[in-house]
Amino acid sequence: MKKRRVGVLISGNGSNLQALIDACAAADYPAQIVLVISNKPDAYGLVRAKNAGIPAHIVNHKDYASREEFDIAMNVLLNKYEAEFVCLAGFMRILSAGFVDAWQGRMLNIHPSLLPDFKGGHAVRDALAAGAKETGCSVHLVTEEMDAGEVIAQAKISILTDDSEEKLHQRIHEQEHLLYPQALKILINNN
Ligand code: DQB
Ligand code: GRF
Repeated sequence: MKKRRVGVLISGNGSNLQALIDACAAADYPAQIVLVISNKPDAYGLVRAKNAGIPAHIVNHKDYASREEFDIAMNVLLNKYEAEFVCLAGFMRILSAGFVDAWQGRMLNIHPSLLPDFKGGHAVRDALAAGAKETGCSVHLVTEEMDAGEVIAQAKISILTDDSEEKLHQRIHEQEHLLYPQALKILINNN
């Protein structure tokens, strides 16, 4: 089996990046991470990448005059490393139409709700506030419209009566770490 080449974009802790790194360590997993890009210079995920021997690059959005130029800088790196797929893993910048088009059908994001419920940046808080009985996480294809692309895989999590946002997000994270490697494998097997 020839491993497919994946670039991962992060902004922070990178626990989902770690889950993908760990999955890729298995000889029979169909992907390898060829680079990690962070828009935040202090993202802990950069340390995770270096510890795994993966090239780690900072592309700081503050260094670019426009969203398009920032996105092009990331694309130059992804092309340099010959990435075939892109995984967003806690990446917090909205991507321009040009970038999304370039990776159409080959770019995934993980979101902490059962999409299409609770799109946006406060999905865990919003599910609690709505009094939902269950929530979860979704891996979806990235389209220009935020959190609206085709869902590839989901996992459900019960909301407990005494849940806090922090406790619920922690349980969601545990499921995310199982789900994201499965979803990437599904995408690769379909491509
Ligand atoms: C994200 C969810 C929310 C945000 C970012 C990413 C957000 O609202 N950030 C604050 C604004 C920062 C900024 O100015 O950029 N989840 N791009 C496209 N479509 C997506 C998903 C994520 C990131 C970029 C998408 C994305 O579905 N076009 C990940
Ligand atoms: C995850 O909850 C993911 O669903 C959301 O951002 C968080 C990233 O966490 N998009 P981490 O950086 O992977 O630990």
